[in-house]
Amino acid sequence: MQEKHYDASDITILEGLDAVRLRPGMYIGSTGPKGLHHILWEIVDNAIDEAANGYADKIEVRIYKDGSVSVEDNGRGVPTDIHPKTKVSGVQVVFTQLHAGGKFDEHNYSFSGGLHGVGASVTNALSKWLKVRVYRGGTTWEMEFRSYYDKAKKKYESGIPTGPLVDTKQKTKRHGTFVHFMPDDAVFPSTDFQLDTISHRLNELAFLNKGLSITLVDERITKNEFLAQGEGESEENVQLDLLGATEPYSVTYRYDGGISDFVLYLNEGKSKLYSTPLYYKAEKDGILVEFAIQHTGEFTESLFSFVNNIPTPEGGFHEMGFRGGITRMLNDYARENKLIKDKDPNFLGDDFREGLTAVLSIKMKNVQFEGQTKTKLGNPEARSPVESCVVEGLRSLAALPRQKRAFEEMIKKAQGAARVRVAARQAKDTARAKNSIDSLMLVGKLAACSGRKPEQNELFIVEGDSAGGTAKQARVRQYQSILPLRGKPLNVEKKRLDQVLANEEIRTIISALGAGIGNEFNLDKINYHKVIILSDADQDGFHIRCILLTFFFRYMRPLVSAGHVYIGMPPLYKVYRQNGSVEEYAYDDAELQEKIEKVGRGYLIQRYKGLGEMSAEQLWKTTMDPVRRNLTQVTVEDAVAAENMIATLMGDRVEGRKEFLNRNANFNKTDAFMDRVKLGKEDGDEKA
Ligand code: 1YM
Repeated sequence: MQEKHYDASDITILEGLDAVRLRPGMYIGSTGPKGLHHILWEIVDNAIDEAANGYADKIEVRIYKDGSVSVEDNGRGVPTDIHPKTKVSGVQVVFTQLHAGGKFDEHNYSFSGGLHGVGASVTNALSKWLKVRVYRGGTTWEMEFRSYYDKAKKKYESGIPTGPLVDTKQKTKRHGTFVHFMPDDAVFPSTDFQLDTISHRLNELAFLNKGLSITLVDERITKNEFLAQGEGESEENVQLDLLGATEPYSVTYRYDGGISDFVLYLNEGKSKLYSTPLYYKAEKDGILVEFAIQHTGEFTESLFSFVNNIPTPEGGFHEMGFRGGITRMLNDYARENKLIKDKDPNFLGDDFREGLTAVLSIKMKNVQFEGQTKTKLGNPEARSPVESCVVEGLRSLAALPRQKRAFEEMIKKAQGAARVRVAARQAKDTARAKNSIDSLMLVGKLAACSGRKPEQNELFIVEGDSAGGTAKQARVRQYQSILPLRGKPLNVEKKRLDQVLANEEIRTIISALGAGIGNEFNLDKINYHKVIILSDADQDGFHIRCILLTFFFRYMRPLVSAGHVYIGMPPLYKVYRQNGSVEEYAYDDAELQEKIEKVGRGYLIQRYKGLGEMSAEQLWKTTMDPVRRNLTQVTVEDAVAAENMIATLMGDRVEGRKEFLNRNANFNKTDAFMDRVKLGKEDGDEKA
């Protein structure tokens, strides 16, 4: 039996296109709308490449009524000569061999097909028919391919030439390639090409390829029909013309400004800090880098990046390099021009990118796409060349006198952004601190009452752990909570909210009250209708009381104005008889005289220096028992006066404060502090 000799490349060709039929998803991602358009982009890519290499400046894409689509360029035309290895024409190789993007010419410098890269043969394999016409060498060449079900072989035959490439002998001065194909409805559930999708992408490609004219014609609709669509229901507003009624819809995209025009287009209708986008193009380490930027008065950043004309919305190493380059160059520029003070820190990248609209387009070989949608550049080697190009490009632009203003505006904008950033940071920290308050654990600190009715509940804020312990023994646990304060709480005067919140004692109080702080304080949420400050009758105790009142006044003012804050008044003296038959308490010196007379001869006096000297029973009787205690309600009558007083007490005026404290060291109900912040008796809490 005679053995048939198979050329190795023939085998690849045949197996190749069959494989594409068998698993289209492997080659074009899916057979949905994305995959359908993908087979068009494969052809468009070849035309774009020809333009990018400088051989073509016009491309036309046409959608036909029958659902087929064609792409035409005015380039050199796909090679028509016989490929020495495969012994078939260049056209046949391009449309039947997978990955035939390899090109005949080794010196060809093409970057396209990074993502797609599977080439025109995939389009052929997934089309019912595909026709190629090549204008080259003064004549017109034609070749056609078909896909069909072979009943005998019981399989699909894909992209089979109906004959060899033929010279039609039609003389022409034209040069270029025309490819017309019909997507196979046996492969694609829908073969409906979307005008929106196609026009959007062609417009993008026109921006990315400066000066290239791309025309899109949709023979499925007329000009007037298109206009009517755009205007919605009413056709009256549409400028219908006679030709428009019959002529197919068509549009031509061409941008002589390239990606600078792209940036202008993106910034349409926005205020701009400088009128012309900054543009630069360079090559470094085999990577072609091109960018255009323009700052607007807005606050968001919009960076549109591309690798080999393919959008990379997920970013990647090229974007890192781009951002890094901008930050580095502009910080250096700002320092060199003394726009940052020597002692001040650098701007952050974010500061420079506020209101920035940018288009970054790079071209490189061996592209690796990663990410959720495979639109993130995964080549780390792209980063540094992009960064150098950006630094170098911005440097050369900044050296131009006419660009001076643009750079000044950029720095000004960054200064504004930095200011806002610092303020926002503070606000954020505050919010974070507030959140942590909610989740703060008070285990071991707060002896919480068991009752759940805020209007009955009382919170005693007690100076010192020892007095706190006594109060815990003395309390009625159903409605009295005890919060011992370890040291002095933070002096909140002149502190920013975030610093105030950093103080643990303060946070504990906020958390116990459960109603938030500052602007977000919600009186409806308070856990206690009586907040009672219980501090020693000495200078320290007085100071602590002042600090707490300042805090409530500044950060929980409604709590004070609604009368929920009280000063607990422990007695200063006990007047008693040695035998224990009589026991009286005096809360100030005047009362002391009264009590001495009441007890009569043989009285003894004990002066309490602190809450800690009292037993639980005594503390209960004198200070905590609602029937017998002497509470003073704090209300803010004159906020201005109170604030002045607090400022004197807590602020910078050390002299005033010292004097004040000395005068009031032996504090009692009538001290100056109480005169300024109006104090009234607690309702229904008359001392027995
Ligand atoms: C409407 C689609 O495919 N144009 C096109 C493709 C090629 C060339 C010119 C071309 C390339 C080269 C030399 C080269 C292609 N050629 C090949 C291959 N438009 C469209 N226009 N001469 C012509 O790259 O060296 C693949 S695409 F492989 F045959 F060279």
